Amino acid sequence: MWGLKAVATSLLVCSVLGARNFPPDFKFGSASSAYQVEGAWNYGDKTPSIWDVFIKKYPNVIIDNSNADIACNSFHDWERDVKMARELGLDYYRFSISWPRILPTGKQDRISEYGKKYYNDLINALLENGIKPVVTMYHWDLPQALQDWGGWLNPLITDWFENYARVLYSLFGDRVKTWLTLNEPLIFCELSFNTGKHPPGLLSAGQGNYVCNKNAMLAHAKAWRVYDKEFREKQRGKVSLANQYIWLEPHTDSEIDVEATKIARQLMIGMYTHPIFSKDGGWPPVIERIVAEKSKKEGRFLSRLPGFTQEEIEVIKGTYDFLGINYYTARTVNKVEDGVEVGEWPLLGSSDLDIQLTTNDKWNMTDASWLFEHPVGFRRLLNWLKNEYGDIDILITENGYATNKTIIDDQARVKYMEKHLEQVLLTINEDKIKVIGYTAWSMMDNFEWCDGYSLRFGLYEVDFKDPKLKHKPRASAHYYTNVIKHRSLDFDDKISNIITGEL
Ligand code: PNW
Repeated sequence: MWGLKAVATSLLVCSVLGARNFPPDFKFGSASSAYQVEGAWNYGDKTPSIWDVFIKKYPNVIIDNSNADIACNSFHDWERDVKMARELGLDYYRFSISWPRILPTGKQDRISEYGKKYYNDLINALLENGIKPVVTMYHWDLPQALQDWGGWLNPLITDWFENYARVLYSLFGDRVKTWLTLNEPLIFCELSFNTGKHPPGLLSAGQGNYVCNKNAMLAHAKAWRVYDKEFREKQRGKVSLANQYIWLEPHTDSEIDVEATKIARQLMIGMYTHPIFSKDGGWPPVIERIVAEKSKKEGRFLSRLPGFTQEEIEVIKGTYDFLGINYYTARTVNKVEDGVEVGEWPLLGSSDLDIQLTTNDKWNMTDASWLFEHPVGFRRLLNWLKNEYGDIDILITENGYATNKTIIDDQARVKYMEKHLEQVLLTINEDKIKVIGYTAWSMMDNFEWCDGYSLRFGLYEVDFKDPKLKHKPRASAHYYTNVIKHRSLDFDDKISNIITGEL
């Protein structure tokens, strides 16, 4: 009797365990971005980015009055970063290229030898250690030289970006096979123009964000097309973008909230996805209609949302080889009366839709004021994307957890990762969605934009008070190393001693 029970139990355990294994070709990575880790802000011929200029002009916008002049010193200490990636056992490392470090004028008239050498060294060292580079071309650090020409509000940026992309493919495309054009255009357009919290700090709510949105879609598309026409045959890589998706659910069961949520998803997700990934291309029609109606009511001659020409729709449509997704959090949607103040966060033209975005009491709050945990929302989001745009290979380009303390035994981060990876597995196994990889944000603590060094996302802790910036692996680094090693969420839970932390 007991024997049978034991067999039954172990069979059950095995099948449950089996369900928590990743497919053999699933890839694991971790990420950073140039501005957040490199430092060396004015080394050699590098010119300032909009973040350098913004922080120097308004130091108080950063919570702890810090800056990223040194950050993690990755520009000088890239060997340590490669060591960390190797210790973790990563299949790939996602990092970004600083546009003003490679092209000091922002335009292709001069390529910096310093910039070229730095990224060549990093890419070569990663490859020598069996780690693939996944490279983001733009992670928010626009050359100030281009901001002086209007930055993301000038349609010429689509040409500047195309030319920059061409330079990157020619310099590094022989070794880099996965490219992300833009990181989170939704966030940089919204925070730069709808709230004015990010540089250039130009508040143009309800207009600048939409112009930026349009230019970002075209810039991405042109960069993809350059690859397709001039490089794909020889280099055989893949190009997409990394979109930030905040999953939305109705605040109540009311028909009104349910309907409002469907529309809000088209604003929050569709505006940066529909033009590229849908069959018809262009803006999500419902948003185009609502903003046009609102604009008319305001007495405007034209909609605040600039339209696409048919030619532009065609240029943008289909410019992807996979879809990059950054997922952290979710919100609930409730409809408010026309004209009611909806507050600033969480942003995103909420006033155009007359909705308020709040949260569900059941979702754990984290130390980041915007980050509420809703792992099931991750799976729902992936299913929503499949329903809207069909079967597309999906690379999770970011997912991570913040603490406001320097805590080594970061069990809350471990749990967050496990819960989100579990949803990824369910999506692959049950929903048959092709998720090809997962990227933990971030490999190490770094400069967290307006939160400075007060919020920590790292698998490795960084002591920013130490001139040597000592790094130490957290419990989450050990956990992730085990997940990668076993390609499973089930493993003997002893803390592995693979990681020495001697960096
Ligand atoms: C991302 N949200 O930003 C960025 O890509 C990283 O540079 C950043 O360090 C990281 O996430 C953590 O903040 C986000 O509102 C901005 O849900 C906003 C949201 C999520 C991520």
